[in-house]
Amino acid sequence: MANVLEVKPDLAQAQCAEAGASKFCPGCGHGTILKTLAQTIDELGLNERAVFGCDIGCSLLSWNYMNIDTVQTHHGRTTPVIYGVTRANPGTVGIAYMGDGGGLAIGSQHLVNASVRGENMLILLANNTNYGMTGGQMSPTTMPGQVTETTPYGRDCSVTGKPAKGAEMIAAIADPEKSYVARSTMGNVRALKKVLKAALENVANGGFSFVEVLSVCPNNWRTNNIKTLDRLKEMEEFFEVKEFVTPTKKEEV
Ligand SMILES: Cc1ncc(C[n+]2csc(CCOP(=O)(O)OP(=O)(O)O)c2C)c(N)n1
Ligand code: SF4
Repeated sequence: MANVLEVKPDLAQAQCAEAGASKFCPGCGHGTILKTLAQTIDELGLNERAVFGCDIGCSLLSWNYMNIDTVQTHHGRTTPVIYGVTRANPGTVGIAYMGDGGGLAIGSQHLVNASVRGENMLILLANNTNYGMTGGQMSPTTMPGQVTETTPYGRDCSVTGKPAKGAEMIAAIADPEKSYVARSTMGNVRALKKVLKAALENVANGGFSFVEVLSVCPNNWRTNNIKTLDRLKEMEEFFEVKEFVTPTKKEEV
């Protein structure tokens, strides 16, 4: 039998072999999403064109995860940094990676403006329904009744308002001619890869893409494997998993 310490990890070309062990908590969704992203970049042959930006939050732990040009930014500012890179270097396939806090709270004005303008980039938002890095506080997407550090009796929507639904919001404001908007889940990696492929192809052709991925945070949720997946299923029922917008017109760059 092979010594497990000598077994080489099955990494995509777009993943950094020198990064060492993953810094995410065991069972975290970020690793699954990023590995699927890296495999999709490989399959589309975008390794030389892609530029990856990560936000503050647990997404920043991916600062040395990808084997492509990477920039790590202030909280909520990954979107403008990445479209700045893309504007200065036409043909770049810019990817802004963030959590639900980074995208829908502190960075929401950038998200709205980039979507309305149809910036040539992919915004990839991992929705784990809490502020993961800071210890599990309520975020815009915390579900009704969900217990977090700041909602110890469960989220009361009569006080906080209802959870934000990012993909629905972007679908309502994005330019349908050049936008791809979808919500996917790390619970179905094959479907996630299809969505990421469509999103990256649209960016490579000059369009704007927004993909929200339902993700898990077992550390702050305080859930074991079974309960983590049960929670993910509840999220898949609450947040509709589908393609909301596919581009009606393709621009070639
Ligand atoms: C300007 C600014 N405000 C607040 C913080 C503190 N902070 C760091 S991470 C974080 C929350 C991250 O949550 P999210 O974006 O949902 O990502 P996750 O960690 O869940 O992946 C906050 C509020 C910060 N670093 N900078
Ligand atoms: S705190 Fe949550 S989101 Fe952050 S690495 Fe751990 S499991 Fe992942």
